[in-house]
Amino acid sequence: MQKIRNIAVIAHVDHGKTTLVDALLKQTHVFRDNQKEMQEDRIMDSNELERERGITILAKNCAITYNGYKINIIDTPGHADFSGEVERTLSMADGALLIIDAQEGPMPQSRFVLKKALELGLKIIVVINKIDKPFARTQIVMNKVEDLFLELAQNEDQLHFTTLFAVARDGKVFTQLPEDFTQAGNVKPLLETILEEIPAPPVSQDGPFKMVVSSLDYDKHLGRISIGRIHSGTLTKRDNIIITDTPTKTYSVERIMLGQGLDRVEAETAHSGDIVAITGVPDVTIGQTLSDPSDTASLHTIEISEPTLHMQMGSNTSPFSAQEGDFTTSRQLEERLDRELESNLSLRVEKLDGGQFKLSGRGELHLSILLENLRREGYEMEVGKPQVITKKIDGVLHEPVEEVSIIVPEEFSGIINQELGKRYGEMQKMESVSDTEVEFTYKMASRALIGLRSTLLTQTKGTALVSSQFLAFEPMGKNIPQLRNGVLISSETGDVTAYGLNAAQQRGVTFVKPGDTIYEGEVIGLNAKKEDIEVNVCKGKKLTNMRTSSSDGIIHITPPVEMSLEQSLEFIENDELLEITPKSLRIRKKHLTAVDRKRQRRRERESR
Ligand SMILES: Nc1nc2c(ncn2[C@@H]2O[C@H](COP(=O)(O)OP(=O)(O)OP(=O)(O)O)[C@@H](O)[C@H]2O)c(=O)[nH]1
Ligand SMILES: [Mg+2]
Repeated sequence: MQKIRNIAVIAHVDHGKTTLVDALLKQTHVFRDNQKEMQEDRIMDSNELERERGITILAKNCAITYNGYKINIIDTPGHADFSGEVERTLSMADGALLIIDAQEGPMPQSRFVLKKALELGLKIIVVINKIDKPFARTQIVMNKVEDLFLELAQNEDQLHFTTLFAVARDGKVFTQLPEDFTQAGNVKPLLETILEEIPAPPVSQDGPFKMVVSSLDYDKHLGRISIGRIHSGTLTKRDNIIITDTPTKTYSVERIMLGQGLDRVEAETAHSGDIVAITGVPDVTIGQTLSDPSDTASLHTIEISEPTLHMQMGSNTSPFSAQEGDFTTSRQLEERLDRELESNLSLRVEKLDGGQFKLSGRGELHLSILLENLRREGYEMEVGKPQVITKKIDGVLHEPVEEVSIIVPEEFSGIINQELGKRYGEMQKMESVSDTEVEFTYKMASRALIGLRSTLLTQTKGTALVSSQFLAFEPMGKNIPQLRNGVLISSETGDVTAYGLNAAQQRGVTFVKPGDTIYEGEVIGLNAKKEDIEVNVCKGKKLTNMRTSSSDGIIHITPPVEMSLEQSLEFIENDELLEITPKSLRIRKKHLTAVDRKRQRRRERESR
């Protein structure tokens, strides 16, 4: 039996987890020297959206060997919206590398992941990364990390941890803070520390086979693949096993696979402590226990924090529905959402009347990544404004409150105060993190956070680093006035003309260009004033390209403002919907005609 270490890599977003895993993979010769991965960055971020956005979305495993030990590594996402992935996979590990940025120090998500890891009793190794940054303040950051442990440790033992220093991007880890970080180095000090300090998995070879399923994968030929760490016993191919929740049905283990680099290799048997991928149990879901039939006891299940945000989703009801997508019915959406629920543990889906669904998740990014995946797979849908989840505690309405950290160049401090003030944020702390940057810590209602990130990015020329972490449910705070201006609504269905658009651009910024086909009730721009207005951007001559300037005089058209899916979700108000198809994102009024909108407003007035 092989000697094994199982570790998770945890941190706040962007502190360098995936980059450190690159170095571990490359330096333990997982790839041949001429293999393309040797030249790649963030190798574990293998899916399309991860590569596009430069963030990890799904936790993933790989395995390396060093000095006769097999080290299973779980790379986890750092963004708070994906913290369900951390919760889901930490139970496979016996230790964790907590990566901390040498300049930013511990951030909201550092606290969250450390808390989870300590609660599970994982042995922690701290890696202060990016010590090469010009404004690294390693000593201060180390003190802050100590404070964090003092706050979160469950026992005395957990206060003793080793700290290493790294330039993950250059594949170097040091046991002491080096005077000169450009000196030669490699990841050996980290590997040695892992072998010394991370305990071997608790092995009970004698007991019956038991394993909690932490991950699911799917293969066209092999079917559903269950991934987890064997808790006790030995598993051999063709063994009969059960899911403890349904003990009367037995399954025969078809394949057993163990990690090797980024791949899986087949094995005849696997032992307690191994992280395995097995096939033959098509009905299992994450969190369930697989077991030898002789013992039907379940192991602890995986605890996932509650969702904080929900939105309504339905099949696309716009006049342009079913023109661009392959899957457009609510039945097809339902099947797809059911599939998603199997692995997306922090997602909740509730079926409502009229083919509508209520999706609940951990934040805007969590839900928008799901929508982006659906549209890329060919689905069409419409969604409403994201709303925070409130709940009654002792008869009083409570809402989620978050800690928000914002790092910006000093010159934008005023903007931060102003924007957060509008949203009733309470400033907790303000601290400089370099000669030129300040970190603000605010406590505020999650409700007030919707749209904040994109607003700040625009106002700070893309420099603001915003992160947030759920704190608690607190009694409902003050109402926040609508921050957005009114919109420009198309009064016609037809093709946008340069003439019509030019007139609309006197009113505000527009989202469409000449030649686009739009429908009545579509939102085609943002008004410079507070109220909504109807505009006709289809009027005037239908100009052909050739004649544009000669016959009508030169019309200057400002290019359309294009919003991403996340920006569009943040943009829409309660009486609007976002139409999502594989090719288009259109914002529309729920009620498409002016008459219907008027009626709706009257109904609302009367009901008040
Ligand atoms: N200066 C410097 N930059 C680094 C270092 N290590 C990583 N980076 C950069 O930091 C950025 C984030 O790195 P990732 O490895 O994707 O961070 P992560 O923690 O995996 O991020 P998430 O998975 O999205 O939470 C990348 O641009 C890296 O190139 C380092 O040692 N020094
Ligand atoms: Mg990552």
